[in-house]
Amino acid sequence: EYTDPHCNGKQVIVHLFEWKWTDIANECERYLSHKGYCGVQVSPPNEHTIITKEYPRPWWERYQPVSYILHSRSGNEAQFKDMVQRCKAVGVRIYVDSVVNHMAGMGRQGTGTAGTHFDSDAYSYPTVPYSREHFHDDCPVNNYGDPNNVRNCYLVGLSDLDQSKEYVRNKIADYYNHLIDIGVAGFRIDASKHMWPNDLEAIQAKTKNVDGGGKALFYHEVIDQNDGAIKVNEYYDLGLVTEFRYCQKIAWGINNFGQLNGVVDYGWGMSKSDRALVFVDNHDNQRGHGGGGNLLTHKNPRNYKMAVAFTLAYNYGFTRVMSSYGFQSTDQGPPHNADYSAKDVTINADGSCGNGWMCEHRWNPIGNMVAFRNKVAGTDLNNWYDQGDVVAFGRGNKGFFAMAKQGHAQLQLQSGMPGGSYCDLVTDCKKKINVDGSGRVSVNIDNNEEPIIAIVVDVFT
Ligand code: LM2
Ligand code: CA
Repeated sequence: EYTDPHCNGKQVIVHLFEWKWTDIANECERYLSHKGYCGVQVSPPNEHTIITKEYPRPWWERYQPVSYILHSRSGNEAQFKDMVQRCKAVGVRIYVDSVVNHMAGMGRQGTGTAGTHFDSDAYSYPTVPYSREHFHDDCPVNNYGDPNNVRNCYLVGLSDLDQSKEYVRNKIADYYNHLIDIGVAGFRIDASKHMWPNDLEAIQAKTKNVDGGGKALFYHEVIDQNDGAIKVNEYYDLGLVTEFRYCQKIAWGINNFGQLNGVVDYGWGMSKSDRALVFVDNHDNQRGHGGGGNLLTHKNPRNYKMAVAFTLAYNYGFTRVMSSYGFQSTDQGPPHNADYSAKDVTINADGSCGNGWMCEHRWNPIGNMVAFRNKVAGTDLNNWYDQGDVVAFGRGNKGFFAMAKQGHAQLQLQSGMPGGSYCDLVTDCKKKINVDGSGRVSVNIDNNEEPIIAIVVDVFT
């Protein structure tokens, strides 16, 4: 329950951070469906604040809800529905980033993106409606050793909802059910760490089955870096949990080749594999928010490609790929027009994106590795090789992956693959890879190429 993404066994979702609904619908049809992506995590679709004070229209204004009307910087309800339906028609599901721990920050008032007037100091959210009795008393989250403080106080001054109240549970469940009726397949729960598992359980129990049957996917944002009282395993019964320690560990492993063997470190308390939502970076920590840390992002493309490709090839967790826009300031919202509406995502002749969108999910070593992960799902890791510049391993008798950090490798490695002349997935078969009758793979990686190769059964030249 709560762990099924409802996408026919596919294994990878992509966060199209701050994309408009119209662009996501197009991307499902023109790219994601063809590459085997299971679905898309979309930015919060509900009405949110319009921040102009500290910074003009920062990305984080969407983490201050004003109501559950589906009208955000990404579009309105009609556009949202159209996206859900068009994506679903091509086998791609939508997962909603849901912000239900809190409403807007204290001291903020005005009009939200759907035109609702609100006043956080008066606890006035007339469109839901929420009022004073639906919120905890105002105190700052400032003691991560104390679950009561973490869950009942105000995270960075955000007006904290009291999910122990039946009324609040119903309002949140109504929001989820509205989205399920439209056809979404699951939810990211923002700031789950700041809510009680029992309250979340009560809310999730009120949700309808998705069409086709079964509960929606829920994945909980719990930033557990062994630095506080709250642990990811408190949330195992509620769905998947974000595994932020993996972000630290994969960056370290790519920076220190020779150590990738230990990338999943249960000694660190990392989540069990069938509950872990795994990613190299997310929209928060790529810009120093939400835990931050020493991470790999699109700003370091070569190492980033290796980190994501490795993650997709490896056998840990359910994977999410990040898709970003370029930024200088950590507050900066998406590429925008003069009126601050988000710019269209344009596609260049070479398949990359224009208008400031990074589209890491389209980079060949990332987008083409989705098919690898789908193909090898459920197989064990084998034939691990890790020497000097090169890391390689197989997945059952279904796939083989190799990367060379300095960009040169010429060697024969044992695999479990049947013999044949295979297509290199990373280069869309521009490179051919030979496996002999005893399963030995000829690995050839040159400095002027992507530092990664991957082959799967049945994809021959
Ligand atoms: C999260 N985890 O549980 C995210 O990791 C975190 O990045 C989110 O904060 C947070 N939940 C709330 O959804 C982001 C952003 C903050 C931003 C909040 C609210 O990282 O910087 O805070 O969204 O928009 C902003 C201001 C902050 C201010 C707050 C309230 O940056 O200075 O606090 O609004 O007005 C006084
Ligand atoms: Ca809370």
